[in-house]
Amino acid sequence: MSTDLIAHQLVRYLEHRGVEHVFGLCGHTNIAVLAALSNSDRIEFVNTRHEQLAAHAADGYARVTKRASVVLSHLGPGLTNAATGVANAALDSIPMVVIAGDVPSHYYGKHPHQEINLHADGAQSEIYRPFVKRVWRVDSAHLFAEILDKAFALAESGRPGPVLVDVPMDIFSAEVDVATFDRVMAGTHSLARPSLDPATAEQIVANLLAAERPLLHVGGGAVLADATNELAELVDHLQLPVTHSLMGKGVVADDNPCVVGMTGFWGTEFSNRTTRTADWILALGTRFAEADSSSWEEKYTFRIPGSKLMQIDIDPTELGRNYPLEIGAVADLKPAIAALVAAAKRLAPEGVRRPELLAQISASRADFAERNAAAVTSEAWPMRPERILAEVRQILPSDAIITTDVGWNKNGMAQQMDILTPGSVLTPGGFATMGFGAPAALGAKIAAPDRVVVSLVGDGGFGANPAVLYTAREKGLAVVWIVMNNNAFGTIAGLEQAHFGTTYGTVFENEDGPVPTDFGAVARAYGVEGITLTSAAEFAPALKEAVALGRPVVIDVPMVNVPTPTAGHWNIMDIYSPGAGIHHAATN
Ligand SMILES: Cc1ncc(C[n+]2csc(CCOP(=O)(O)OP(=O)(O)O)c2C)c(N)n1
Ligand SMILES: [Mg+2]
Repeated sequence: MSTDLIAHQLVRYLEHRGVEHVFGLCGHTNIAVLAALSNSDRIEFVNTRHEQLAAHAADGYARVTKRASVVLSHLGPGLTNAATGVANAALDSIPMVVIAGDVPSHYYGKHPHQEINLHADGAQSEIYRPFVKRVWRVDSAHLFAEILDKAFALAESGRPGPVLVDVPMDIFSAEVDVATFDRVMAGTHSLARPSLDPATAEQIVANLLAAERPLLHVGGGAVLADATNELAELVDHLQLPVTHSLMGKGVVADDNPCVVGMTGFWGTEFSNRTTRTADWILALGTRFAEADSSSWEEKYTFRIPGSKLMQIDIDPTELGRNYPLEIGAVADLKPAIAALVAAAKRLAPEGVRRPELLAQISASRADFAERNAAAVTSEAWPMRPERILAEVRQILPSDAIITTDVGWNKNGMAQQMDILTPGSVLTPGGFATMGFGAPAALGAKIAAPDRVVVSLVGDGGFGANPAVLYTAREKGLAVVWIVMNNNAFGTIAGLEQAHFGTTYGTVFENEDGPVPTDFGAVARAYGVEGITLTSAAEFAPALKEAVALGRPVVIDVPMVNVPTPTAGHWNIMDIYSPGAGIHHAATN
């Protein structure tokens, strides 16, 4: 029998699986793994300054590679620091394998260093249970290989998501029979995915063909399933109008004439009206989240029943959860949409043309652009957010990867910035984690070094996680962070102002006035290029220069604190100001 240290075999397994990067932060429980990684010429460790950054960077990486990313965490405070990032990945269905050190197995409950033992012994992994697909604590070295293999398979299959492999530190240093690893490495790591049966596909297409006002409503599931080519084919063949969720932004490229726009609170009036007046809706890979559905109030968005709904999703728990269904199907969207395309070509070989509808969509988009034009061209200083977004779009190549955080950068991007390459925008939809966008860009750049990667982020979000700059410098990652700096948690300031007439606790000021942060100077302190602007006219040239530099750059862009326009509804309005019809207010 040939034996070896688990830490060595773990690295061998990861290499065999094609893993090229491990994101994490050290602690006394995982240095055996780091030492093993130091001998690998195929895997690079991405060192971060906070486990939340490691998890968000791994999240961004997995969104681009479409494979499970790997996080290596310390126990206790390391694992709790990572929790926000892992939960964010979970709520957006991103595959990830988190490997965490734990206290030595022979000391459970004695309170060895950093054990969480107050109300359960050696139970740190329990903290992750509500959001990861499965938690394994490895109590026997000979089961490690099987557990690891199951962890990757589960993270990547069905509805993707993170899993936790929690490893008492003595197990990393245990000798194991190498055959236990050989065995799992001999099997396939690529599983066939469930499709849609031809009869159901025909029924769905027949309903769309018979409809007077059909609608396709798409979510991020189509990107996760790598089904955007199939989707474009379906849309083009039947010329179906397309609305989308936040996560569905760019899933059908915005320059496709069928794209109506985003729905819900931050959607457009035309998108919301289109959802209410459709007679048949086919929803693909979307969960009808609250923000996309105006808190499910039919006065604003989606009128179901009324409209008849058909929904396809890989996760049965999403089907019919918030709206009743005429047809529901559990399937992977890639083969399922291919089945719909095949059915559409059988039932309508010539395809469908809807010139009037396309004209309406085009007129409505032009109308939005016209109403936005004054803000987009405004010389105002601090800058108008609308102008920042418009100039970013003009300057970046169409396949640039854009990450957003929360705030104007996310809501405004989804509402009014064209995304031209499906899957090129990474945004935190399900958990809406402030602090995601800046580190997610690190992972995206590592995964796609040849693409331009830009992070749109607020001063609140960037201020939460500025240590991304350390990793960017260490690895020489040419990400450009555009800090939309309104010196406030602006989105929340606008809500508080509207409902309570104050911005207490939401703007960055003290009794002497504003307490601003110059993020250009912060960047320079990390040894990263930092640009601080002094007029709106400087922004576009600065961005061009930053993209051309090929180094990490922060552009601090002073921005007015005005709310993102809203055309839908959010029920919190009825909680704070019942019946008053108030949404947001500008705070300066
Ligand atoms: C971790 C976390 N804490 C709090 C919030 C609530 N929240 C939503 S938007 C926002 C303000 C973000 O401020 P900033 O990044 O400056 O963007 P702005 O709204 O000013 O455009 C906050 C605090 C959140 N989404 N995530
Ligand atoms: Mg802000």
